Amino acid sequence: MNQAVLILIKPDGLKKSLTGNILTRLSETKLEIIAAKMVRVSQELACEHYKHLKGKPFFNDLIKYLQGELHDRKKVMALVYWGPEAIKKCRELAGATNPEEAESTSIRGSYGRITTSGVYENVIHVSSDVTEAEREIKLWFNPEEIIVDLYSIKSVEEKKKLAVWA
Ligand code: DAT
Ligand code: MG
Repeated sequence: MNQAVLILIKPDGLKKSLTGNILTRLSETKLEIIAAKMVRVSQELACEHYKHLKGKPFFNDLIKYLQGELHDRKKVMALVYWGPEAIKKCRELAGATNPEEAESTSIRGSYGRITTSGVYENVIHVSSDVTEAEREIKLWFNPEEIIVDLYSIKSVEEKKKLAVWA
């Protein structure tokens, strides 16, 4: 069964110039990239993404981290990978949430750290299960940005000014 999974290369990964390394590691999975873009993360988007952690003592720092405020890199790279067992394969490569506990050869084990204030700078986000993956992919991407028809869509009338190339 093919699965889709949301991957984020977080601001520390971008600042440390790890994009190429991370994409190379992920290519070991033989999964297909079906969407990719750079995103400037609003507070609203960050809070919605991590809403399951609201109330945790580290929540505010986590939001600042995802928004790039700790790294002077106000962007993340968002991708959707697709293929058999995509979530398990990507989470294995990413390693444990706590970079100190992650296997040393995993992405988080290789490149992550815990700051003195306790933020897990773990370089990469990977959806945790199929339900979360669907919620997160719909949060980060519009249907036309994904080259596979993953989820059902509907048409809506929208009269909005679009920016086009001058
Ligand atoms: P994962 O990112 O492995 O799915 P999660 O969804 O439980 O883990 O947590 C999301 C992020 O929150 C995680 O990547 C880093 C941060 N985090 C989780 N637990 C933490 C903790 N105890 N202290 C500091 N940051 C934490
Ligand atoms: Mg998670």
